Amino acid sequence: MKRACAWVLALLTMAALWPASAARADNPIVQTIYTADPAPLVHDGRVYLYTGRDEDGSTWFTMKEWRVWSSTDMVNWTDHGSPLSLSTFSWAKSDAWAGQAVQRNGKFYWYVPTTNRATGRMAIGVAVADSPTGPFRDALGRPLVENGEIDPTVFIDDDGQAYLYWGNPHLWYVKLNADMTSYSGSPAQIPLTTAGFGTRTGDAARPTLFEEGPWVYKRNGLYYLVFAAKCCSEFIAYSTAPGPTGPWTYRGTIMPTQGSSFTNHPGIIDYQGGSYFFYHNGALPGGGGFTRSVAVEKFTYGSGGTIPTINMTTSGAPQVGTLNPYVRQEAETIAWESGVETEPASEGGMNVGWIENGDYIKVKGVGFGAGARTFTARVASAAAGGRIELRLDSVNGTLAGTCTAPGTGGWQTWTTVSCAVTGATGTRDLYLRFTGGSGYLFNVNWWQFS
Ligand code: FUB
Repeated sequence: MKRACAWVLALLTMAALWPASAARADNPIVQTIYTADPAPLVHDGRVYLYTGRDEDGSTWFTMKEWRVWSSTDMVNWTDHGSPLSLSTFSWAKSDAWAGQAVQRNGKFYWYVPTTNRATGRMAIGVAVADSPTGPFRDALGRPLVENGEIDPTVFIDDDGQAYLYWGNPHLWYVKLNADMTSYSGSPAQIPLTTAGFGTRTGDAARPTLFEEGPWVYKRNGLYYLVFAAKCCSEFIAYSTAPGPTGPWTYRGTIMPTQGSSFTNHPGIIDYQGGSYFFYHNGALPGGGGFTRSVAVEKFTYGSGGTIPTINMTTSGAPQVGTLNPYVRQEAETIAWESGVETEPASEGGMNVGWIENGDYIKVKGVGFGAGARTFTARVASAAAGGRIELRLDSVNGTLAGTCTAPGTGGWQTWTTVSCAVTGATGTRDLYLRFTGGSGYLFNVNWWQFS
């Protein structure tokens, strides 16, 4: 977001007013761009997080692409870029809104709402990939279903039957076939009763709290339908049922109206023995209802499977384990950053770029153990290069080493540099602090200690 003047100004203001808390915060979990509408998926021991992207300076839901992130520890998130965008769907005109990806039979299906150019109505498309990070392709070349309503969520029951739910202002479902790209029967409405979805006052057309953003799952035999409630501002509420289509009973608020965004959007998973609630708010500088950011909190179910009230925090979820610095880590694996952006790298994956003097990346809970001796990084620079300072515990903390990144003749002309490291022992937060002259200094693709 550095390229937006407002963002630069906001950062400068933050640096002056809020440096200590910014350095400690881990929510929102992405700072390089605005993200919205989280949809987490656990696959093969990793959490994949599918989001939308709010454009910088948006004054509407101006959304052109979807993004993927992943983590094994819930605090350091790797940027996988944008493997799905409006251009993936030849029939889509605009509005890359809230979707969800699920896995079945070794394939990944990403259901998204977007505007059909031919009809001008919101429709649900489905993209498919062989990997959770894509690339995704349009599975059908046309919408899967279209009735002008939004926000698909997909749930696969224990008997293998998959259900697609979506809707605003109604709540629809249809049974998906095993191919996940066609359905049986016709879309049906889930009755929006006040017993099922709570009572909204002051809006005769919408007597229940259900607004949008359904998220359906099953846990210990109980079916959950979590949703964005009431408008506007929204809060997050939930209902439960003995079956996938009801009858639903309203169970109350999960996340009250908070956080400078008039929408919110839920996503819930269990991972490594913990339960996690993803949502969005307007907490980044320049953030608001159309410049949102995804965040996460850990929670514990109550007796009978109740979900407690969860408040937004700037600290986020605790780290699961530690990050291993002795295997190659992508530079775009970030707990918190200041000033940098990411882009596709010529060597594959993403790299960190737009680095200027004083920018930094925080990598949380790095397990150095007995101690690291050497730091190696893959760098490129069409300018003069600069230095990577390895700081421990804080951005101005103990200097464990300094690596020089030379000019290489191109922003994607990569070379590997190494430097000596001292004092990096135990489990520490690592700050890669970038220094040098003026302008953009260099890019970083990956790093590793030995
Ligand atoms: O992000 C665009 C729309 O805003 C989503 O589809 C809704 O759920 C709301 O978050």
